[in-house]
Amino acid sequence: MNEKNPAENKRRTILHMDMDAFYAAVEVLDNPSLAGKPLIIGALPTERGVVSTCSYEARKFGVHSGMSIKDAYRLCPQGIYMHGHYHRYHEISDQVHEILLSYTDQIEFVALDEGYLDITGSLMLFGGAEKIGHEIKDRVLQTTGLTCSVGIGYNKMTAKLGSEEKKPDGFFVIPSPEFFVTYFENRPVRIIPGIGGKSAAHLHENGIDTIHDLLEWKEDALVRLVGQTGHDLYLAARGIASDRVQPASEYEQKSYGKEVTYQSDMLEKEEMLSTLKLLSRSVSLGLMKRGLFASTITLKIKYNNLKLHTRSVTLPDAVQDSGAIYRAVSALLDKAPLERPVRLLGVSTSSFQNEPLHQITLEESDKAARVEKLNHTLMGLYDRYGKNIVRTAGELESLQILEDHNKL
Ligand code: TTP
Ligand code: MG
Repeated sequence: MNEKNPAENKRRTILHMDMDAFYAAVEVLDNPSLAGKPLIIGALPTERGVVSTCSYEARKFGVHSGMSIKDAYRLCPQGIYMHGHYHRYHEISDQVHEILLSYTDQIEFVALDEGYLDITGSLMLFGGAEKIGHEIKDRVLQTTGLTCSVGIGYNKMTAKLGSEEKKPDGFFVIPSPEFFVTYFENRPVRIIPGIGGKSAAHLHENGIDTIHDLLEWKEDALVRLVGQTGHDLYLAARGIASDRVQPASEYEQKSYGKEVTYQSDMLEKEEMLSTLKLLSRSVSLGLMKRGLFASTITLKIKYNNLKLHTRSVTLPDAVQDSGAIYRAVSALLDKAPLERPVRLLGVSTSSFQNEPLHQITLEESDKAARVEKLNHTLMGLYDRYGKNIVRTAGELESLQILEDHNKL
């Protein structure tokens, strides 16, 4: 044990999950004829822009994220170039986040397709880190049809290195600093998070190219060479980092909501109620991700003359579940004048707490447990079915059936 570093004394288990070629994989999912082709998402060759991502087939030509489309076209003129469908990426990201949240709320979502989970407290409940990792991969594939890579480590650095190691569809465990050193010592220093091109060049000038080279330096000599970050570098070369998984904090925002604009103006109240149900569900998921409970619920209606109607209700207890949010907004819709066709509906939440204020009685707790169980069943169905923020009446109706199931 390292006396100087408290993080080392309290071993944690961190899992990093990252979807493979995310935007490109979603495009292939929605249009299977693109499978196996070099696909570049971002802009068309005739436009200015950068590569958001590309399929692994395109990566063989040297194309990568952040590169200008012009350069990508030079490397890969036979590629298929397209704009992204961001609505779909968000939709699938929601499904993946929902799966991750069923293992712990200690999650730092880094991007739409990536997150760090501190699963230290979940190991006993779910049967160990590797079981959780494989289960996440299986459920992500079953639910979305897409592969992801999972890394398991004892800090964020090793978890991330693990998920990158066997990409795509990878799974890799870095169980200890000893393993880290043995396995990675011949890799370039660039694998350490925070070492960019400039730092790597500076280290190279001083004869440091690999982790092994770094290990030969004394801590104070490294500090003299690169300043205070020398301390971190000294530890990182030994697989040690005091990085922490930081779940989104409640202080980040004052309100959270979702809205949809109808393709054509809406007159049907039943359809509006269905939309509110889906929005409530999406908002509930967002609150779960942030570990928030809201006591103020707001309904927003925009009419086709762009006149805005918003009404709020403040509940006695802070809530997080979609049923409670839906009940509040549907009651607000009942009272709304609905004087003209509706163009947009929105549901938002505010007045956040970290937990429901209300003390639950034994009887209620039994009921709450049943509701929670049903909710999980429903989540499972959503996982399989997909959770579109829906456009068509048919889809709305199908989701309605799922929601009705929740009331049984
Ligand atoms: P990444 O996880 O970095 O890349 P990826 O999922 O496409 O590929 P990999 O298999 O290597 O993980 O980023 C996730 C998505 O974020 C990516 O599909 C597109 C988007 N993105 C950008 O828009 N711009 C960028 O510069 C990067 C790096 C990603
Ligand atoms: Mg990715």
